[in-house]
This record gives sequence, C-alpha cells and structure tokens, in this order.
Amino acid sequence: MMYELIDFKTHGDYQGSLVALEKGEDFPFDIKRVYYIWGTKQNVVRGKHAHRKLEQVIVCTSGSCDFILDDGKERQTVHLDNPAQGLYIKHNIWREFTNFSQDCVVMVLASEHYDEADYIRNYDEFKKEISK
Ligand code: T46
Repeated sequence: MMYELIDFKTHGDYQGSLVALEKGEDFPFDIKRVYYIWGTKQNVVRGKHAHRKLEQVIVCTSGSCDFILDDGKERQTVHLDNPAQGLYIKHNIWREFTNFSQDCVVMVLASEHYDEADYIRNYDEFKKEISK
C-alpha cells in the first residue's frame, strides 16, 4: 500500500475543534521532528523526492493541496483538505505536492531528524534503488 489516511480523534465542542496526537496512542511511530510549510504559490511543485528510511504523517491543517505519490509502479493523487486526517507515507515513495490553496498550511510529523542523506532527489536513482 502506497499510503494510509488516518482519521484522528477530534474533540469538538461549542468552542470549535481540537486534535491531540500523543506518542504511542494515535501514531504509527515516535515523532522526532515537526515542520510546517505555508505561503506556497498555487502551481509550485514541491517535494520531487523519496526517502530511504523516513516515515511521515502529513496534515493539511488549513486549506488544501494535492499529493502525488509514486511507488515506481503507479501514481496516485491524494487531495488533502481536512485537519482531522493524516496522510501516512512510509519510506521509498516518491512524492510531489502542488495545487496549493492560498491559505494552505501543511504540517508534517516525521519519524527521524532531518538528514539530507536520506533523500533520493533523482527519479531515475529512486527507480534504481527500489528495484534492488
Ligand atoms: C517531504 C515534504 C512533504 C530543513 O533544514 N529541515 C527540515 O526538517 C526540512 C524538512 C527541510 N529543511 C530545509 C532543506 C531545504 O533547504 O528546508 C528547505 C526546503 O526543504 P525541501 O525542499 O526538502 O522541502 P519540500 O517541501 O520539497 O519537502 C518537505 C520535506 O523535505 C520532505 O521530507 O516529504 O516536505
């Protein structure tokens, strides 16, 4: 499976909504890093890489965008527009993301610290590595 969509438990009341993500309870891995992305122009294509080891859960906390995922055999597009849902991507999946709404904020919860050596930034290299 190329990805999984995780529905987070949402606490909603008269004030609005709240999602809490706690280690060991709602998550497929221990979170070592959190980063977020905003202010991306609509037609910019970010990503264009795969990871050798990293697993991530990606949440569009505001607005929307499209993730294009590729396991070397097929491509699937996932539209993200729900802050109560996380896109879980394991390693060895090529990802691109685009079609950003003006208010799009993407929050990413990562299983590892930042490591440039974990990136495969060339598509041919990605295909070569996954066929080993
Ligand atoms: C991914 C998608 C969803 C850091 O210094 N630390 C970090 O933790 C990260 C993620 C990035 N950076 C630096 C590296 C670059 O100079 O921030 C700059 C932009 O990073 P990048 O071009 O890799 O950003 P995206 O949006 O293409 O990809 C990011 C993640 O890198 C990647 O793991 O899956 O978001």
